[in-house]
Amino acid sequence: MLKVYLDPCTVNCRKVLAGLDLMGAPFEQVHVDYFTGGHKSPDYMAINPNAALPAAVDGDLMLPESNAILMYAAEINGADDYYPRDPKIRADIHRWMLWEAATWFPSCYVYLVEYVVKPLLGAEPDAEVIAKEAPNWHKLAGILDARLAQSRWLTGDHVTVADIAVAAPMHLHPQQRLPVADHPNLQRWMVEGIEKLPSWQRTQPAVLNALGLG
Ligand SMILES: N[C@@H](CCC(=O)N[C@@H](CS)C(=O)NCC(=O)O)C(=O)O
Repeated sequence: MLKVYLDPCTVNCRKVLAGLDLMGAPFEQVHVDYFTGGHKSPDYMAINPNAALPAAVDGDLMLPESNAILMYAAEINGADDYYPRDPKIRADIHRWMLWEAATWFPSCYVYLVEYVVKPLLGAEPDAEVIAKEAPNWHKLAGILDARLAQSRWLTGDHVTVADIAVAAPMHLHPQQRLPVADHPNLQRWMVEGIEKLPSWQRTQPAVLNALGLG
C-alpha cells in the first residue's frame, strides 16, 4: 500500500490528503513533524533529498512532489473520474498542476508566511513584502479567474486533481488575507466549489488544529 509521509498542516501535504480522500485512495500515513524539522532528518532525506514534505513510498518507488503523488495515486487506483484519460483533459490537468507548483504556490506562499507563519512565531507581517508580491498574485489570480469564468471546475464540468492542487496554496485564504474577492469566479470556485467538497472539509480540521487556528 502507498505510504505517505506528511504533516497535515502544510500546504502540499494538505493537498495530498484532500486529493487522496477525493479519489478514495487507500494509503498509510506516516507523520513527519514539520515544525520540529522532521523533514530534515537523514531517514526522511533518504526518501526525499529535497528535505521537503510530502513524499510517498510504494515498494521501491520513492516519490517526492505532491502533484506527482496525486497523479501516481490516481493511476494505480484507476481514479479516472478525477484524472481522466482523455489526452486533452489530462494535458490540461498537467498544465494547471505544473503552473501551480511553478508560480501559484510560491506567490500564495508569500501571504501565508507574512499573515499566518510569522504571527504564529510572534513576528510582525511585513506590508512591504505583500505590496511587492501583490501585482504578481493578482496577475496569476486573473488567469485563474478567466479560466473559471468558462466552467465550474478548472478543466471542465467535473472536479479533478488539478482543482485540489490549485486550491491547496490558498487553503487558508481568510487567514492568509488573499484578496480573492477581487476575482469573483475564483472566489465562487473556492468558496462554493472546493470548500463544499467533503474531502476538503474532512482535511481542514487537521490544518487548523496543527496551526492553533481551530
Ligand atoms: N514542489 C514540492 C514543494 C514541497 C514543499 O515546498 N513543501 C514545504 C511544505 S508545504 C516544505 O516542506 N518546505 C521545506 C521547509 O520549509 O523547510 C511539492 O509540491 O511537494
